[in-house]
Amino acid sequence: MKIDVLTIFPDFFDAVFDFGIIRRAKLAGIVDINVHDIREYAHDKHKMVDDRPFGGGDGMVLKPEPIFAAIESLVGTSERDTYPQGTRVVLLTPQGKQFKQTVAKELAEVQHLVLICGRYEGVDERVNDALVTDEISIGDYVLSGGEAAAIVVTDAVVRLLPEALGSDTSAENDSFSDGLLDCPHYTRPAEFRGMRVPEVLLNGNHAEIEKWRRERALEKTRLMRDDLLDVKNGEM
Ligand code: 9D3
Repeated sequence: MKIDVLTIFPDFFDAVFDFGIIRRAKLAGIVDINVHDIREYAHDKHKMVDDRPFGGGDGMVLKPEPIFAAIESLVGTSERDTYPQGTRVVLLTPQGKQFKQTVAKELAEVQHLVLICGRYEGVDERVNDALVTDEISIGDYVLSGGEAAAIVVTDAVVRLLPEALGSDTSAENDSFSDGLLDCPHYTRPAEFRGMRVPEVLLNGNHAEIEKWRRERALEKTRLMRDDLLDVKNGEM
């Protein structure tokens, strides 16, 4: 998979893509990730990437020209209907459809993912109209821009790529893959500052351990995320 990130803060991504699963996936050739400064596609003499909103109001709006130029360079065309098959251009904005594991799974199937990070008061709507295939928010809270959201989406998608995880782990075993939160985990020592590990985990009875884990997962889910137990939310 190829992932291109368009941002006015390319440095924001320096460290995060160089650790853990993303680093390993890059080194293994499973994913090719490139971060592009939108300013490099601004061809006016002041390299302007934003401007004041028509109609007035506070703040600045990202201009369309540099983003169209970037998409033409990275995708080959700025007409959504003529994108190569398996190309998705995602705009990260607070107005988008909420990112879920189902969306991550869908995006993990594509060949080319372009993530456009919004900022300021927004992005000129003609970007959305002509270029964007998916408008995504990561949740109901206010970020200062789409950069942190692009990192979240990249992380969730890359770890789903075949062979991105180590051999002993599997995305199928994840919390969420069965629609429940994870059960509690313990490691040595069996007693720490007076706190004992549940006895059932120490006795080696694997049927009993599985039953305990399932019960704790259900209990935790009911307590923290009752909404996940609704049938309509069960498919992840
Ligand atoms: C002052 C501007 N706000 C008026 C209600 C709107 C607004 C615009 C841009 C609020 C935040 C942002 C910056 N956020 C993102 O670009 C963003 C985001 C988010 O804030 N929450 C969850 N997901 C995302 S994806 C991109």
